Amino acid sequence: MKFNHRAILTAATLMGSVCFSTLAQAGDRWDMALAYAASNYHSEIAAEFAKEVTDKSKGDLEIVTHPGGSLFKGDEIFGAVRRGLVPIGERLISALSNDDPIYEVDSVPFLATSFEDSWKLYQASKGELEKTLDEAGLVLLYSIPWPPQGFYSVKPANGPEDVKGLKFRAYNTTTSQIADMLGMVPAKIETAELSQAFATGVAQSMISSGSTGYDRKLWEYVSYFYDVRAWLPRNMVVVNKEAWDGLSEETKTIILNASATAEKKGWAKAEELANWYLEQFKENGMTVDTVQPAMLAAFQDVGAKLRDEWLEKIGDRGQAILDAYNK
Ligand code: PCA
Repeated sequence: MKFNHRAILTAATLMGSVCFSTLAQAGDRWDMALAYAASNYHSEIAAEFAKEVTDKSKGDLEIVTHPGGSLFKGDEIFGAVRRGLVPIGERLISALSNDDPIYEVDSVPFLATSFEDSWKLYQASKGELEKTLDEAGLVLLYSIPWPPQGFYSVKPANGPEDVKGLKFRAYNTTTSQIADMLGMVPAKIETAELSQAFATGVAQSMISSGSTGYDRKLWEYVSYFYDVRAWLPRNMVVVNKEAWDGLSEETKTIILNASATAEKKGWAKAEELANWYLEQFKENGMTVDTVQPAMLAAFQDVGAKLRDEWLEKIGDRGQAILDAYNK
């Protein structure tokens, strides 16, 4: 009797622990590496995406976001997802241009300068982007733009003579090359280090959106923003293919639906906020201006050279994208 009692107890305990561990493992947990501030719309939408997947899969897959480069820094995220160190992450696409010129398509200067054209260019290049990512062992989930890119400067920049010698913060090869060609001194710096770079004089100028200047309170260090609208770079959210292949069809569908929602919201949000950021600059004492003709001509001149170089690098694949885009 005593034995039986103990046996039952043991069985119950065992069952309990089996049940417990089944419950604990029922849900996978995916950490999601993000580079930008938690309050930035890219990160907010990623958090909503993560919540939607977690809720709709009823905990089968919990996605936990890590904004601000807290898990991996911006320039580490793509490699980390590819190597499976983290299953999912978001990266600025054009920062990967050294891997393949397809990643640069959204940052070809003056190719697509409005939200509408940027969307068209995304659609025209998406197939090629997905193919390249697939070869790298990655699956594209969604892609959201930054607002149009303008020029920040600590001093007035009315023509190319004004910018010569300025220390320039670059975020990809295109921005580095533009700076080089205009006689500025580029250094690649991730947004997480941006305020410090301007505070210490390591950077005196950059090309970026109002969004990033706002996140980093750049009015504390920079007085001028010129609304060049040179291009709209995009972020993308990618998943490691092995992690993706390990999901049930049901969970994949939930993720794809949440991705479509995130992408739609992201495009709308970027457009809605684009001018708002510039209003905040003005309220904080920055001079926000259209770009002066001489300076614009200089940007367009180097832009045309970079566009030719890009086409040469990417070859027929690029021409096919441009043909689809111009249709
Ligand atoms: N902000 C990011 C990339 C483009 C943008 O608008 C940055 O400055 O790093």
